[in-house]
Amino acid sequence: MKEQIERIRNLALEEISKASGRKELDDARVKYLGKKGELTAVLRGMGALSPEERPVIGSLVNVVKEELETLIEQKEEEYDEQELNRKLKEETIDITLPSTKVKRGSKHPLNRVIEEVEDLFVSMGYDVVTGPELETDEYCFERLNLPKGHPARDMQDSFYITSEYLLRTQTSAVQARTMMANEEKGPIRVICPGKTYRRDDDATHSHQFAQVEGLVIDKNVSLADLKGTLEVFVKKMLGENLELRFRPSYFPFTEPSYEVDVTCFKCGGKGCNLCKQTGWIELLGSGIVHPNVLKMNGYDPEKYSGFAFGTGLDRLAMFKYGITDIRLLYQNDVRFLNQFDRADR
Ligand code: 2U9
Repeated sequence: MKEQIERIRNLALEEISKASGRKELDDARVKYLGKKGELTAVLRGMGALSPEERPVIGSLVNVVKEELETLIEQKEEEYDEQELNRKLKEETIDITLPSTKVKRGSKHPLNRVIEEVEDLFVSMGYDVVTGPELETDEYCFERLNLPKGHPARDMQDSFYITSEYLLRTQTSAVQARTMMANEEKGPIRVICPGKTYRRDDDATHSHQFAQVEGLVIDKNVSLADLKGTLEVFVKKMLGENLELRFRPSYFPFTEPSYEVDVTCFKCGGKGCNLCKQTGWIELLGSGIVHPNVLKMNGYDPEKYSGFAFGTGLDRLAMFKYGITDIRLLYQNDVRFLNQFDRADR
């Protein structure tokens, strides 16, 4: 029996050593050490041995089993190492190659302009106030001296949701809310930037646009204050050597009212296609707050006066960056937006 075990040992050692892969190694394990393997068969046949021989043969089989198992383990470790080396070779990263460029997002031109306007007015002591885009007829029109049936409502084609709710056509409602919320009925100095909606859609009008309006209420506020404020606003935003022109106009919430033009920054006032040969570009609406508006929002027109103004932020961005189609500001085409990557940085 000893010779038989020695023969099995030699054959098994040879097969395991020569195994050229996991499959062959596994076959050899099953063949010699498996349940139906050759060594197991020897153990099974031990019943025929004498009681003296049994422990001798039993321990010999166990020694051989251990030897074979150790060799199989060593082979497995060899395969593991080979596999690891192959993987390392395959997945080697060449750190000398140039890196892929990470594209950084850029600030939207409209947001740039909004932030610039906010910074400027905050530096002059104004608060920035925002309000709901879905407004009531009361705040969007009635408290601004535009009762139902007023012909000036037709100037603003509106999106009504119900007969009482609409998408705000101007941010003026926020100023009216600010006046109503001011319990002491004290001075107010705010700008209200935000989205507004009208039923327009062409190269210079979008159904949604961005607006900023300003409101100052205090004792003895005059037209001189309005003019000085707008001069600072326009010159800081668009250029120090621009001139302003106040043209009488009509808004229901201000009296007197003015449209404010600035010298055309393309031609310097000589006349070109941008300013339609007039030398001027219409930029703002403004005026002295109508006494009715003061009254309707809880202020005594005998004690207080105020000025207000408004402009389209899209318009401001278009002039500042030479954009000719307002819709570009809302389409979010990266080819357009990437052009502002480095602007003002
Ligand atoms: C209150 C009192 C007065 C806000 C004003 C304008 C003139 C104006 C438009 C310009 C272009 C908006 O984007 S635009 O269509 N705005 O012309 N807005 S005065 O006057 C107010 C507002 C609220 C309580």
